Amino acid sequence: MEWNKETSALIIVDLQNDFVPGGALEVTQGDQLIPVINDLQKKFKHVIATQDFHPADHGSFAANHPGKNPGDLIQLAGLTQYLWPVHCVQGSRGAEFHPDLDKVCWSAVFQKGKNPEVDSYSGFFDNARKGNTGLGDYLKTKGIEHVFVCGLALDYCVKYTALDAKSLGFETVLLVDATRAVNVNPQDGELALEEMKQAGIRLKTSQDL
Ligand code: VGL
Ligand code: ZN
Repeated sequence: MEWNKETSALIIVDLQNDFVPGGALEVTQGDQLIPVINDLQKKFKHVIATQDFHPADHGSFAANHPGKNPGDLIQLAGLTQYLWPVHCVQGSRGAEFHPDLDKVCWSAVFQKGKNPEVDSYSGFFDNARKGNTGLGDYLKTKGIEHVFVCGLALDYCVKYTALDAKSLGFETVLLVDATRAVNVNPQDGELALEEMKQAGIRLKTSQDL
């Protein structure tokens, strides 16, 4: 594949302790991405990470809604919200990046999910598309045209980050071997791939780079 290092960025989505096996919102085989993504990073000049970073009173936590359990649906910020176990709380070990993930070459980290009133799957905007992390402007300022997305979880934060990247005009590639799905429903990962393809996001593997 022909690609320009100067105008390309790798976005590593939410590779945090709570999303790997043993974490509060574990993704099956999530830890298997670490060596894949450490290798990938070597191919990029611009590497950016996103971090799910919730206050303890976040509205996406079932525990903050009396009588509700993870998996229940509520209304939050005018949107249907799937309720999660408490995860990625600011200052907790679960919110920290996986210890084996190489971080030395990162250009920037964008935190999201800090507003308790709304969830935020994408690294660009909250789910109501009101709050903006600044990631889009950051990439444009750096002259980035091509965005490569990897990390956790395919059917939530990876999908919405890739869709927003595409909608902002970046040529967007999803790295299929460098992501895993939560699969609340068994087909969710497959459906996410299909939705991204329909949106014009290209699906590639790290071997293609
Ligand atoms: C995520 C659910 C809740 C993710 C974050 O990183 O995919 N999923 N918060
Ligand atoms: Zn979250």
